[in-house]
Amino acid sequence: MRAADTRIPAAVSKLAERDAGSGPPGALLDVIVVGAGFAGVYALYKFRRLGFSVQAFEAGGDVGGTWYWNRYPGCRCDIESIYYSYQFDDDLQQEWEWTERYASQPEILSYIRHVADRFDLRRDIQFNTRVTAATFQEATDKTPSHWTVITNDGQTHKARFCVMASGVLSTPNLPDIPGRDTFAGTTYHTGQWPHEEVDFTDLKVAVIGTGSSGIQCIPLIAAQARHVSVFQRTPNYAVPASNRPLDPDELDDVKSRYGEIRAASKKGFTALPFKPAGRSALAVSEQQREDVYERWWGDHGLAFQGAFADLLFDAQANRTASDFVRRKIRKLVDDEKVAELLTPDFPLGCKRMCVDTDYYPTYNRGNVSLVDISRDPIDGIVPEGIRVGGRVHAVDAIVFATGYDAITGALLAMDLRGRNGLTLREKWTDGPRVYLGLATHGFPNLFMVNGPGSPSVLINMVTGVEQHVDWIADCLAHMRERGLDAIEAEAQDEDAWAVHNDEVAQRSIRGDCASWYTGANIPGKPGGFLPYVGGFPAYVERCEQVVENGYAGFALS
Ligand code: N01
Repeated sequence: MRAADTRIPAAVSKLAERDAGSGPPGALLDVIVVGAGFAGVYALYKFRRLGFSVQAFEAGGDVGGTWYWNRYPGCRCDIESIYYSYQFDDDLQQEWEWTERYASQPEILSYIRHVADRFDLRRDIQFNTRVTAATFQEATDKTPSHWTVITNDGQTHKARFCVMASGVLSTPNLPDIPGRDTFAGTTYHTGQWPHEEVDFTDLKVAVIGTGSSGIQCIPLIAAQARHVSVFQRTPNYAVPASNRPLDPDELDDVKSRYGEIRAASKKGFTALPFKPAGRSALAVSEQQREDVYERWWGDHGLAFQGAFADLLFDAQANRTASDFVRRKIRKLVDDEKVAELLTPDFPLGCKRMCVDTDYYPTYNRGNVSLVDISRDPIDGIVPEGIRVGGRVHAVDAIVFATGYDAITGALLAMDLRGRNGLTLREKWTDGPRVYLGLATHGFPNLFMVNGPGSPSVLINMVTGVEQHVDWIADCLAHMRERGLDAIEAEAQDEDAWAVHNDEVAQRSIRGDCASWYTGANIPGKPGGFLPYVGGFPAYVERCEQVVENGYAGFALS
């Protein structure tokens, strides 16, 4: 930590202690929050409670982020609803009634809308407004360090701090397939689904992509459309979601133990209250292993990959689980050739595992065909449909389930300029460098929620979001108490964090294949494992140590 020797005059440093809202237009705010998904909504609540003046900007027409944009058929969470929810307010926790084990997109959207209304947050969110640029302004005799923020309506806003809650899976990847714009039918991206109902009845539909989004929507589109052609480049592992209605007694029981459940979650590797499986998959007999997999397949959804302690760390152990799922696929899909095409050859969990409802049996329907584009990629899109190997698959609609420019996409989509005009894009030419996933050198007073190098997508994201925002809020309160002007991550500490992150990733099988975790899905994106793989407790401990040691690794001035 650099010594706090350049305190700015109280008149300009004061981070107001009041139940602050956004204040008059054009005023220097304490905080601008970019985005109003789970992260932005909680950030707004938290900063306002601490008396900071705060304004949020949200590109969508309402709160919700991911859950506002992803309205495709079958969209639902793969973390159980009782965990995928805020814990900052016990009354909120007690009053909300989840109806299903895994909440659907409409239910999650209703929940976050309820949170915004309950805490009167909308008055400080400017909707339908995208932040296009932000530039750091050095302190002068008259003004403290601050950011000028430009929105797509041409307005300029100013705030001492910027908190980027812009989402990790919020910048859709629409592949640049030749002729894409010549298609005569309708195109959709799962991450930008229309608000009005889409009716595929009697239509021939193409779905490109078989990640989580494709695997969720294909069975429902197939149930409605005349024909569905699935264009698959890489098969993925899917385990049954085992969704079901939540019994009211079960919910009451959870509510009566929420404190204990949340405390256990904080100790969980993925911020979920599950005790880690203690055994190696290789330490039990084949029959015992099979029984465990059968049980976990039947009821554990995404947690299947934690059935044994070493599935994500040991290639041989992983092979036992991968083989189990491969056998399941062959049992579930009637046509042997189709089953073979649907069977992944990489380790389970290396790409993000998917959870499904009726995905594999959907290929037994007469109106579904699988087009293998692993060797012969799509040559182009023509007005009538999709051309592969010279053959046109005629369709009326194309659904791009092609994923996202994950984790860094939304940050780099803005023209962010730090000290001396350095752009974030220049700074991250060889890949992102972010201390604790929270802040990057050269960009003082700018924080990221779920930035690269934080556990983000590898844990229960709502719990992760609350931890991040609380850390940032405590930091702002610390600076206010001491009349500090700026905080900036030190270059050597963010480098050391990146090295640590790489080391931890190497210990996991997750770094072993091309996936959006490594940016491999976006042509030209620099490599490197983006989320922190060391688990939530280790990450939190590190964040706490940094604070205890006087914000070690940050320069405060
Ligand atoms: O995106 P993806 P997603 N030509 O990147 C293919 C979360 N999520 O939206 O693997 C042809 O996983 C691509 O093929 P390949 C969850 O974290 C959660 O499905 O690159 N195909 C792949 O098959 C998830 O992991 C939930 O070879 C192309 C697919 O498109 C993350 O979001 C639900 C292509 C993209 O899969 C992203 O999931 C939904 C091209 N040019 C999402 N480009 C739940 O909670 C890409 N593909 C359950």
